[in-house]
Amino acid sequence: MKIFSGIQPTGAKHLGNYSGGFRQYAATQEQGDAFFCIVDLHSVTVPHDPEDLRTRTLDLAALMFATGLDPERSTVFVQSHVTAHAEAAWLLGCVATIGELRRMTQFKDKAGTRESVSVGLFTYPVLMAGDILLYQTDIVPIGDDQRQHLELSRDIAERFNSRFGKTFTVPRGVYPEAGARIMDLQEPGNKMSTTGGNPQGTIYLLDPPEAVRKKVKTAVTDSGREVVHDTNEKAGISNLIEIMTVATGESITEVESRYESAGYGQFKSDVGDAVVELLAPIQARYHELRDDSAELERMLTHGATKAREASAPTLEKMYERMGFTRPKGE
Ligand code: AQP
Repeated sequence: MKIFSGIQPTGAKHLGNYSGGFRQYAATQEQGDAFFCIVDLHSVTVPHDPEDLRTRTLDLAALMFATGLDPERSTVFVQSHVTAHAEAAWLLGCVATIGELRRMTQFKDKAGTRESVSVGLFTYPVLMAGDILLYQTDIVPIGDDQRQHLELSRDIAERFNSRFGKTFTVPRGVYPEAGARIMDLQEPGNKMSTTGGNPQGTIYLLDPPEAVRKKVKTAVTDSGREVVHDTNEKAGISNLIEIMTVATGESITEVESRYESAGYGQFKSDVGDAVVELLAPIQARYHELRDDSAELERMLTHGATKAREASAPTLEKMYERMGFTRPKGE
């Protein structure tokens, strides 16, 4: 089985990214041939600082290994190191339609607040489709916010296959049972987010223990007492229950019954402790890895070599199927 997922080197990574991203990467790498990509080309779709992008790329690589990716088992690489991604995006951009891209809610959300919107922000889901399809991917572990983009990737794959002959595996999204959409602790109606969130409602993976405990303690909840999962009536508590399942591996029902008569105060305090306990070893490993940039760069170079080899046959097939002449003897 082929597995692919990408994550942007933008901003500080948070518990939502851990739940929908990192922890699923580490789990799925056990199931087959896995490719995990630092999607730096996606990060320039909004105004960015070049020096920051360089630093964040290595920060993210260190976090990916610190949260359990094994560089020997998984192919961990940077998108811009493998030029097939940009080429595939152009070819697929001639198969996707403007109507489809206009329907993407993430584009509408992100573009809505900006005065100037790049063409890249609009076409980004096509680049994402190429990222996934180049590896003949069967499954894509992601959070719920990427569901619409994944559906678009499937549609593009099916259209390309029917127009030019079977070229791509049509991928399937894999979402966590609980924690597919971790919400902002201060605004439980909105997802925890790098760009759109409230920093006080966002648990960053590198937050010190006291900051984590404070954020959880001050999380917005309803005025009731029962620790019960009900996203309509109890959005804040439901979110904390899901965070507890992410931190401990318990099910929602197990958490509910453990706190049946506990009250919110005790529950919040325990959620804070559980998240601190989850993050402590990740942070320790992250700092060890981040101190050795040369070694990180070596691991990413190794990943890029493997990713180039794995993606080249599909890109070649795309060119051939679409009728391009190819240079001989290369
Ligand atoms: N709140 C979330 N709950 C669960 N999963 C989430 N993901 C993102 N937010 C949540 C998942 O994290 C993976 C990487 O996402 P990304 O590359 O989009 O990273 P990001 O830009 O840091 O994520 P944000 O916070 O979603 O950025 P904004 O809001 O600024 O666009 C993906 O699998 C994603 O589903």
